[in-house]
Amino acid sequence: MAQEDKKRAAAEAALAYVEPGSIVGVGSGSTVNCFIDALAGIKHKIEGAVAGSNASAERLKAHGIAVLDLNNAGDLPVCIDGADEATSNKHLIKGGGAALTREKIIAAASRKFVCIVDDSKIVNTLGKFPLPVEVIPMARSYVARKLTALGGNPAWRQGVITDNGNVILDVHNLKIVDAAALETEINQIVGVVTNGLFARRPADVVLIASDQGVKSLP
Ligand code: A5P
Repeated sequence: MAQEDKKRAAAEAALAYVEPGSIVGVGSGSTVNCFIDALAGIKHKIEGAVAGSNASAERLKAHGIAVLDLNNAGDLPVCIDGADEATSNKHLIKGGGAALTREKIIAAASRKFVCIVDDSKIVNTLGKFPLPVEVIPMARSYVARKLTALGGNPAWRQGVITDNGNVILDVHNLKIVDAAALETEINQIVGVVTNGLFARRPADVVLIASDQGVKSLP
């Protein structure tokens, strides 16, 4: 099965987690785009969505799905989002699309986080995918030195400004032994908005699409 078909299969499986009449948290990325397209088919059954990026908001609106402000939505029953890497204990790296901060806020405000991936995203240990860190622009060099001191090799993602007006450092070669501890440590660096480790608030459900179909991590 082509990767695009796997993304679509995982996205369609996630529809089962959408609660009728609710506001749905929606992340960002190409797999989430498949989910938004699938959600359009049941748009009359939901109140609307909170979007993890401006791109997702535009796609939702193009389908006629109301996009709501999280400040007016309260806690969400469920959010659906993709990932760049996922482990068997449902820890993730996210932020390949630079939307990590809004995605992490939505995950934090959601009672259930359903992650949708194709099987290429499953890893034993996080960190082959460079860890995205969103940084306030004036702190870029300072934060890069601190990340180097942690053993990583940060690279400034050229030409990218996040939806929040910040920059991204992609940190290569990190040894991620304790993902939750590293997530906290990086977030303590002044100037960091957040980093792409989702371990302190991992996914609750990971739906993995492969040639054998879609299965949920136990
Ligand atoms: C966006 O910043 C990311 O967190 C995405 O969720 C992640 O990069 C997965 O994207 P794809 O579904 O496009 O692989």
